[in-house]
Amino acid sequence: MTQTVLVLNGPNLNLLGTREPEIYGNETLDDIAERLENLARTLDLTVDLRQSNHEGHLVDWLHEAQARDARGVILNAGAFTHTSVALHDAIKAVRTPVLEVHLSNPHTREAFRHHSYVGMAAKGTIAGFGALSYELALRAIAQLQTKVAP
Ligand code: CA2
Repeated sequence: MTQTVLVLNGPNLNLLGTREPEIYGNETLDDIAERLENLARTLDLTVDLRQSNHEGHLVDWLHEAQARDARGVILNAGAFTHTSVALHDAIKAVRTPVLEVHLSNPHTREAFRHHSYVGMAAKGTIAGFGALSYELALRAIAQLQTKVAP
């Protein structure tokens, strides 16, 4: 059966493609969803892309990923990346692999973006490739070993 990858996006990412194109590119979140759906088809996966400006929604969706046995989570937590112990704990609490993703490379930006609570708990991080960061993350999840029952 086709497995699902949740693609979770945090605050302000609903504005993607409307402002700051020099940092985040011209593509909207819908454009990214379309790219991922096309790629997912070739990898025999299904993507479920969501966005919220509320931290608790992201926590709930991480729990849901485990409950529905998702193949993985691609998480761009936006600014919560740099502030959220709740997201850090939620990532640690689930067995589902979570990949941290960013459009920009936070390490080349302001110092307050250099620390990531999400990255400390995530399986890995892909940053700095614009919309391509999401596609690279989906390819990585497709290649992760699936768990074999003991
Ligand atoms: O580069 C990324 O993907 C970020 O996660 C984007 C966050 C930022 O706080 C992180 O440090 C890095 C900001 C998302 C805001 O998105 C906007 C998109 C268009 C216009 C304004 C904001």
